[in-house]
Amino acid sequence: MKRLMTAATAVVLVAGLTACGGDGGDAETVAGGSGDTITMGFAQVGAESGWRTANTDSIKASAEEAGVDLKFSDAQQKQENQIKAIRSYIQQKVDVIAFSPVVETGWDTVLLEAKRAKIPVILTDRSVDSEDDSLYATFLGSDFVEEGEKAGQWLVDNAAESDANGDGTINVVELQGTTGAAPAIDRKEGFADVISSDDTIEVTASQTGDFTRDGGKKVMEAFLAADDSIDVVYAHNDDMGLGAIEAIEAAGLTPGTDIKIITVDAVKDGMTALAEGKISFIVECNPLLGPQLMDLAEKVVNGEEVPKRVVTEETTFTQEQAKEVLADRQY
Ligand code: GYE
Repeated sequence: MKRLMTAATAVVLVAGLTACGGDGGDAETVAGGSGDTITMGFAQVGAESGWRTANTDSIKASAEEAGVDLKFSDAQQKQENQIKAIRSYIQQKVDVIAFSPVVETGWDTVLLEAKRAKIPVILTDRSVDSEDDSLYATFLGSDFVEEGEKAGQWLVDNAAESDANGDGTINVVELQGTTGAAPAIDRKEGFADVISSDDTIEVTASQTGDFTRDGGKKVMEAFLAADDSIDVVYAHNDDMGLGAIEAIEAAGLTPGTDIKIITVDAVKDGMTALAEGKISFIVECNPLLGPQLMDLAEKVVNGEEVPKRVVTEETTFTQEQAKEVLADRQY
C-alpha cells in the first residue's frame, strides 16, 4: 500500500505548497540575524550507526552553510522522544520541521498538529505510512525496496560461489534493521522478492539487530549457535554486518570465505571490510542529505513548489570497487 502511494506520488509534482510562518513577522530569528533567517527544528532518529553520524554531520554542516538556525534533537531510536521534540518545535513556532521517522506508523496526530499550526514538515531519509500525504510537504531519501532488490540480485548472480558447504542450498540469515522502520521493512521486502526467483536460496532465520553493531553481533552469535550450515548473512546495514564479522571470527570461521556477507550503506568502516574481503557486496545508501534538505526547506518556507518525492542517487560496490574508492571515501 505504502509502496503504491510512494510510486504514484513520485511522478506527481505537488501543486502549491503553502508558505507558513516564514514571513519574518512571527518567525524567530537569531540575535543580530536578518528577518529572513529560517528556523528549522530537526528531530533525528538517534546515533545508532555510522550512517546516522554521517547524516547528522551533513545536516548540521549544511544548516550552517545555508545560514539556517537549526534546532537539533536526538530521539535515541524512540518514537515518543521524536513526538515530544516535534511538539516542542511547534510550540517554538519554527519555520519548518524536518525529521527522519524512527518507525513508519503512528505519526498522523502530531503531523496534524503541525499542519494546524501551519508549520510545513519535510520527511528526510525515512518516510511515514499514512493515508494522508497532505501531512508533509515532501520526502527526501532513498528507495529502500530497490536497495533490498540490489542486495538480492547480487546473491542470485553469485549463488554458486556463495554455497560454502556445497550442499546445493544457500542458507541465508538476515539481520533486520529497527522493527517497524521503513528501511527494515523495505530492504527485507526487496531482497525477498528477488531471491524468490531462485529455489536454491533460502532465508533460514531473520531477526532485528536494531541497526547497531552490538545488536548485529549478538543476533549473529545466536544464529551461529543454532545452525552450522549458514552460507550468507544479509545485514540491513554495515554496522550490523560489522558486528556479525566479530561473531563469525569469534566462532573460528572466516567471513568472506566460510560465510559471505552482504550489507547496505557503504560507510567507511563497511567499505574497509569490503576491501579486506570480509564483506562481499555493499549496496550504497547516501547519508549526505543536508544540502538537498536545506534547499527544499528554503523553497517550502517561501511557498515555492517542490516535488513530493526526491529520491537520492546510489550505487553498489564489489570488493574490487571498494579498493579503488576507499581512499577518497568521505564518511
Ligand atoms: O541504513 C542505517 C541507519 O534510515 C537509511 O538507518 C537509514 C538507515 C541506515 O541506522 O544504518
